[in-house]
Amino acid sequence: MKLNSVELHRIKLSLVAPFETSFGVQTERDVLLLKAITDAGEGWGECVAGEEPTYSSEYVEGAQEVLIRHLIPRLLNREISLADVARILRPIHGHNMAKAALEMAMLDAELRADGKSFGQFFGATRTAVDCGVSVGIHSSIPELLQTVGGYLDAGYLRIKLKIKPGWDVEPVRAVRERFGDVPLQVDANTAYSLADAKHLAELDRFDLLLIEQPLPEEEVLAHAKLARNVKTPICLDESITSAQAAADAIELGACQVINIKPGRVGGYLEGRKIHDVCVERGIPVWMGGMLETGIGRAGNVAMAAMPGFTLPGDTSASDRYYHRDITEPFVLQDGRLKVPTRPGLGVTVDREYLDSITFWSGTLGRGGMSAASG
Ligand code: OSB
Ligand code: MG
Repeated sequence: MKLNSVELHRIKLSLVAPFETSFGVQTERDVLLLKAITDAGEGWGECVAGEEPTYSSEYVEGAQEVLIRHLIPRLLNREISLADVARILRPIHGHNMAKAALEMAMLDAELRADGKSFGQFFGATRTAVDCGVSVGIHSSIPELLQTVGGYLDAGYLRIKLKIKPGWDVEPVRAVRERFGDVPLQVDANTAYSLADAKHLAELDRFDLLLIEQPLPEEEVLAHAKLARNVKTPICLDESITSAQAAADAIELGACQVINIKPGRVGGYLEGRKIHDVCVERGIPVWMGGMLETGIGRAGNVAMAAMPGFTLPGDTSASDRYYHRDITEPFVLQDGRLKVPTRPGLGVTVDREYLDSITFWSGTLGRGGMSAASG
């Protein structure tokens, strides 16, 4: 396959409700989308980097810069196979979300040309995937209970509560008391330290599926120590940036569960490797989420249909995030989302709507950047 050029689009999408985590409040997404134009055809990729470098060191403006200056030029106008993409980009350190978006667009182009869906490519063994929903930090317990009740009524099969110091045991207790034994887990996004082990152990009595990323991302050994002091299984998100990191964390005893986000690990191919590492070692995995549009959601839902994804993912329906998605919406049916079956990502971008919410776009090809607008 030969990459002739890449279209970059920056769009703004308002969230249906503010989403608060231990690292901040988000009310909209500023999304970088890529369209790879190859000799085989076109494909879409979504970059999951946030507006600010608060979840990880990546942020959307930086991702755009590194793609234009360092990543896309390395792939342009040469014969490459998909398996080569990560290897060619490897000398550029970090920037996993930027790399993942580019690889995704190339993968979509190749699979569309081959008439093969993402699900088929990953070896999906299900036609629909079980869905959970990630519930932000609320300003009061009654408001939280109202939100959780709405999601349960909609059919979500698992609830994840975002927690931080000062918003942890009480919200979990309240949800357990009101909604009984619904599958429940929490996500701290690195907000605690090992000194909080006793406090975090107070969550043990609520029979949670897991506690996600309680400690800073580089504190892998501390997670192993924490695991000896809490009964709730520990799941890593931010710390797992590659299949090697996953294998190391598992061997250290730092996690009993892993959340896979293709953007965080540098792409779907690396995500598939992590899946395989975890299956080999008996570690359950589930699909994370980064508030993706229909483009990223399509890929995530397809990967979540692989056999090792044994827990419900943060693969929620389009209407949990946006009033209007940029593809046909993903709709929850009996708590599940259908895996797209058409070639590539299997979704169609609503180009007219996309253009109406685009605030910047440009094309990078043989002659450099051109037709930048906005
Ligand atoms: O830690 O899983 C996380 C969203 C943005 C950044 C980090 C996280 C999240 C979520 C939302 O929890 C998951 C979703 O897309 O529904
Ligand atoms: Mg998380």
